[in-house]
Amino acid sequence: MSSADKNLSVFTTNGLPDISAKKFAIIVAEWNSEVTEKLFEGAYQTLTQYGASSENIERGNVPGSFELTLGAQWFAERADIDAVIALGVVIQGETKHNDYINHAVAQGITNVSLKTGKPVIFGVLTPNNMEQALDRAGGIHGNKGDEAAMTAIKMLGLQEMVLKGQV
Ligand code: RBF
Repeated sequence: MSSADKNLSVFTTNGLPDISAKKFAIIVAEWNSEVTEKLFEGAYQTLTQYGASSENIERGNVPGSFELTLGAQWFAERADIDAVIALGVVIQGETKHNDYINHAVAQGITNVSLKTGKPVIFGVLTPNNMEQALDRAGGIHGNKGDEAAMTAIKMLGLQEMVLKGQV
């Protein structure tokens, strides 16, 4: 399936781990907040739908996507946090700035994940325009927030299996 056809809210759910005791942080960029709020709603709803308890989900806001990395690191460094989901929208084409932000955030999130050994999920939309963003924030292509939350859950499942030597 091409990425243009993918529905971000449709995924396989077999063998998901028990996440009732897992603690999550969701970091939300305020830039393009009409979209990032929808990403947050999707991520929060997916976590609770698949077993997370609402008191185990914390939220932090950052001004723009560029700040997601440090926000993610602050949460990921906390011993009680199991996974971090970083949500943002960087509209391409409006400014060359997007290149710098996208690359920096993708690299930064990867670094935080490797440094802390925890799932730190890149839930950043990089559409060409606002319409494409809304299509992926609860519109015709589903919700990137749902997908980011499910990715966190699946990575926690894999982590558990690897640590137990069950892979
Ligand atoms: N932050 C986003 O999350 N999405 C954007 O599309 C976005 N575009 C930006 C465009 C320009 C020209 C600038 C200066 C900033 C933009 N930012 C955007 C904010 C950025 O992530 C960061 O918060 C600021 O650059 C910090 O000063």
